[in-house]
Amino acid sequence: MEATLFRSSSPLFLSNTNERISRKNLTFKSKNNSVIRASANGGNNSVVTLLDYGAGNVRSVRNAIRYLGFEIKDVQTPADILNADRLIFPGVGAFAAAMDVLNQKGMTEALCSYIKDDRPFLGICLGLQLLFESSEENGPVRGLGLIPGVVGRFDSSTGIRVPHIGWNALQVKKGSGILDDVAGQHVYFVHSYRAMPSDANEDWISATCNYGENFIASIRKGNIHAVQFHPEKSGVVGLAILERFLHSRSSLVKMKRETKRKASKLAKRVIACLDVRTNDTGDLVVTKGDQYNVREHTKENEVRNLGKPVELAGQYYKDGADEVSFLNITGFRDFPLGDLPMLQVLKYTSENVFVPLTVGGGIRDFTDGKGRHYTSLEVASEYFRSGADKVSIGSDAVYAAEAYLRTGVKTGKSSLEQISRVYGNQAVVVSIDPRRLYVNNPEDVEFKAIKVTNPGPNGEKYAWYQCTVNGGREGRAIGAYELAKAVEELGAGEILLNCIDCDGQGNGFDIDLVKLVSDAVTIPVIASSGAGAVEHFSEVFAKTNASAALAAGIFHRKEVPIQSVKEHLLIEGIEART
Ligand code: 1PR
Repeated sequence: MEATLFRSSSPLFLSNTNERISRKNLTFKSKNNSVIRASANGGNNSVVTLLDYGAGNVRSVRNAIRYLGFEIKDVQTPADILNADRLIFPGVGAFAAAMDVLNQKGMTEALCSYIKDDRPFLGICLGLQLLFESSEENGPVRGLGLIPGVVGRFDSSTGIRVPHIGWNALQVKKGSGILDDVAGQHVYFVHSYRAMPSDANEDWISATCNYGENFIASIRKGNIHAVQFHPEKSGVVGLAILERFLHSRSSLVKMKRETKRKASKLAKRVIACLDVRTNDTGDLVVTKGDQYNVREHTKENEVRNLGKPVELAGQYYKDGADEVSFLNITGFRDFPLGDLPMLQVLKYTSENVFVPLTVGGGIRDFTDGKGRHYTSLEVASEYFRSGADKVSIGSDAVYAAEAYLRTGVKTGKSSLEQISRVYGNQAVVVSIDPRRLYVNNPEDVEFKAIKVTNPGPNGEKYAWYQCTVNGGREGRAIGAYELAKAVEELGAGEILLNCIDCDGQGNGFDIDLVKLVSDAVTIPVIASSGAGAVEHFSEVFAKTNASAALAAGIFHRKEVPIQSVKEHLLIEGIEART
């Protein structure tokens, strides 16, 4: 279809309200039908208007705005857009769904008008993509048509992993405004679709990023800004970008500028993981097992207590963790929505931690003692509302993969499918808990068996990796290789690959396993279990296609600081965010 068809030039009429609106002197009806006179924010410089159309989690954006000392006014009606002094539009979810909501709520015209009037605007992620003419996401779907170009999907056949998840470098053009001083730093991206530079949109582009190809990382024209990455999840650098937009200045950027080496490409991520559970006295604690056993080897046999979740997560953020994961390890038996402390932990953590937060444990359908049924989607939604950026599914993903491999049918009903459909596959991690089982001959098992670097106790040269559920308590008839491929098809955006044999041992990651799984899928794989020294991180990145490495024990016991891991990776020539 001709791109120009999508340009919005219609007069300022709201189709579904039939009200002509202008910024000043506007009246509209509130829900209770009383006539309200809309007023601009009266020049109150501490108020930011937020266009949250209710499609997903924008809690992180809210937290970042509040952290920077601003109040938030939510857009309820199109008039609120026109009355804004500055507007932030953190698009979340799918392109078509977002456009539908904007159209249904009569926001489209107001938004186009606001932007065409060159009023202070910041779009984030989908909030950038929607400015373009159309998107191929479940489409073509028509966008706002303010910038020439079509938003398309990254092409994984070129060898890149899709979604593009992680900290990547920006090539910033002169005069980019809010990105000045940010060149050479990593910022956090998480998306499968991107807009491409062209002659027609060149005058809009303020930064590009390379991921297999150069795509548009940010646009700027006058007061109109939009970024494909997530400033609210990009640590100090991201907060500085937001601060520049809000204040036209930034004190935070200076802190960062003194540092470090220039970012040049997608960094390998270092993730701090907090296994969380209630101890025997009812407190929610960070714990850590050896091969999944989290009880002390004492007479009392108590749950090992390594600290308070909110404090530790905050510390790891300050120490430079690229992501923080919480795994509610007894979620399989304790219903997470009954576990309010866990939701509180997420809420408090997300107020001060501005890197991605993943939470897992207990994401499944559940019927409580009173007969109330909760879907896994409701459980995940509660986690997202409390501050999670991604959810991680363990046991339930195994059942879904088994059913899919048995029937060959995608029912669309599994937790994995439902959550990725609503929140996007980049928001869904599948956590695999495999155990190594040695065999003499790969033909002895129906699952993928590989030659292992270190033979088994009886000299076995091969092993397969059996998936488990319920925190490693029950082995299932499916291998890690088969599971990874199945969950990718069902909509997982990333794989967290644990290994029960290596967990807590400090002898390094299971390189054979990580290689097997990271070569089998085209989504990012996080290597987990066994880190004991900085060299283990460089080894897993050098020998496998892992996109990230996760550790718990060495960080909790303060044996290896996160920054030492990063410095070591840089010395070894592996891109890392510092
Ligand atoms: O099945 O959807 O309820 O999810 C439960 C989640 O809890 C899964 O992600 C599962 O991995 C996790 N889990 C369950 N039981 C345990 C346990 O330890 N008893 N923890 C457990 C898994 C493994 C890692 C660990 C790394 C790194 N923890 O995430 O943090 O092995 O440790 P290390 O660096 O100290 O070696 P569901």
